[in-house]
Amino acid sequence: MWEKRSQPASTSYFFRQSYVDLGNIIKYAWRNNANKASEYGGHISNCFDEHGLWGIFQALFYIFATISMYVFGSIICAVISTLHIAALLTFNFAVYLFALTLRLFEQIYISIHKIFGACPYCKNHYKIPVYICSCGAEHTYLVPGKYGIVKRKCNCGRKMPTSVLTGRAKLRAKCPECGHLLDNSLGVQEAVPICVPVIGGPSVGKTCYITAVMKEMIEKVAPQTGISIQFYNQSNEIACKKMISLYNMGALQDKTSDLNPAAYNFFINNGKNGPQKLFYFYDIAGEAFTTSEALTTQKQYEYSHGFIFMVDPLSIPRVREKYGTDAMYDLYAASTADINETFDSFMRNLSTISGLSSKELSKIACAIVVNKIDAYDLSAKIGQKAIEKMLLLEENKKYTLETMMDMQVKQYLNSNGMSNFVKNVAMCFKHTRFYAVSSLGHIKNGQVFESNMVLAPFAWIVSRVDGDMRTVFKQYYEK
Ligand SMILES: Nc1nc2c(ncn2[C@@H]2O[C@H](COP(=O)(O)OP(=O)(O)O)[C@@H](O)[C@H]2O)c(=O)[nH]1
Ligand SMILES: [Mg+2]
Ligand SMILES: [Zn+2]
Ligand SMILES: [Zn+2]
Repeated sequence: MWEKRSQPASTSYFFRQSYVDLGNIIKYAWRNNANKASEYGGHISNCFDEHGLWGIFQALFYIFATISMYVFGSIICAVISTLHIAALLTFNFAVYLFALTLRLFEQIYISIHKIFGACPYCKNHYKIPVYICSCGAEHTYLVPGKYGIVKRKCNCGRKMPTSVLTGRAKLRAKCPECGHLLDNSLGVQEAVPICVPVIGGPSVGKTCYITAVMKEMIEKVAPQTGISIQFYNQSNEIACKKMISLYNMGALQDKTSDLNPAAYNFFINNGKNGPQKLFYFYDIAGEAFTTSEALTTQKQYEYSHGFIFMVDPLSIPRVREKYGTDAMYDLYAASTADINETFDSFMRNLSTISGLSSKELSKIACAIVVNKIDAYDLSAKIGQKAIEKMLLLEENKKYTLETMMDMQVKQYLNSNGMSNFVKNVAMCFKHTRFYAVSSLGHIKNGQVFESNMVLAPFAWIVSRVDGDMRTVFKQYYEK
């Protein structure tokens, strides 16, 4: 029940020293009693030697005193020892109960808010990080228990809070799996992670998409809803701001060459009390689907809250047949990866890595995002404006923009020879939504990029798993 791992801290009084003290007190009382009894006993023989009849009286007195000491003294000692033991046990039991209650409260708090750790470096997830005292000592399991209930005393003498409810998350910490220090801009170690990987073959537009979503979150959602967005650390902030400033100039980021996916990690605070929300927006390099060694770098699949699977419509064979000979075609940097193969490979990786059954996996939401709809006639067919026009028709009144778009995108894919893909998605995931977006708005022509519909899939996934964020996005869309 208590700590299995030994900790660099002294054991709490109630878990050890109180019993040692009790033992000593009882031992002392009994010894004292026995000493007194034998002291009286020692007087008996002396009485006969010196005092005659008076001596006999005295001897009788000492015999009586010795016997009483042994009998009544022992009884009193026994009663007092028993009372002492009972009092200590009762008190300690109350202390243990308090510790357990605190542990229980914390467990409830953690599970209500869905707090867990996800290492931004090795991607492993864990329940509690290794906390580090200012002296450098590492506490692998800092919880209320035998080393302290509300606080624990490190071997160096410093006190450390033992619970998220009492400020534990503000201490320095490191990942229990890879040992990387988890220093971050907020100095918060236990937060509510919201993990959304963006998946798709090379050049479908994942990096452009993430940039466009981050731009909208920072430049529009945050000022309009009052949430504050803070990057996990400086290198994350620099990387993301650089991408956004390139985007604002109509320029593009170099390709993701690293197999290890980049993650855009940021905290969102909506001004309410409660744990911080830490977003992990993963940009998974397309090459990761074609090489098996990349499997180990995708541990974040184990705890994803939803997937964004990106599709480049220009890589659909029938669409490519239609436009492939066009002089402009190359400017869209069409992905050459086969959509079905990428999806199959993603599903294979997903079940291998997560260890979840296909039934469990099917409960995770999956948005299918058809990108680059600024190309050719795509936006006229499935783009936001076209859908809004359809919604004006009487027979479509029952649909929302997103449900109508979902139907139209599926229909577009079906009519372009992609019905197997559409079926496959429906077989693998219970909660899906198809979107048509443009991450850039137009091909690179020196003008500022302008995205369309990029936030909707992200907001749909996040709103499904987080009530506070649902309110934030609702407020944003209602403005
Ligand atoms: N016209 C247009 N081109 C896009 C769009 N999104 C991406 N691209 C193009 O696709 C290329 C690859 O995008 P990128 O985000 O790097 O793909 P990734 O490999 O999936 O990360 C970019 O260099 C752009 O030329 C879009 O919405 N519209
Ligand atoms: Mg990329
Ligand atoms: Zn210490
Ligand atoms: Zn780690």
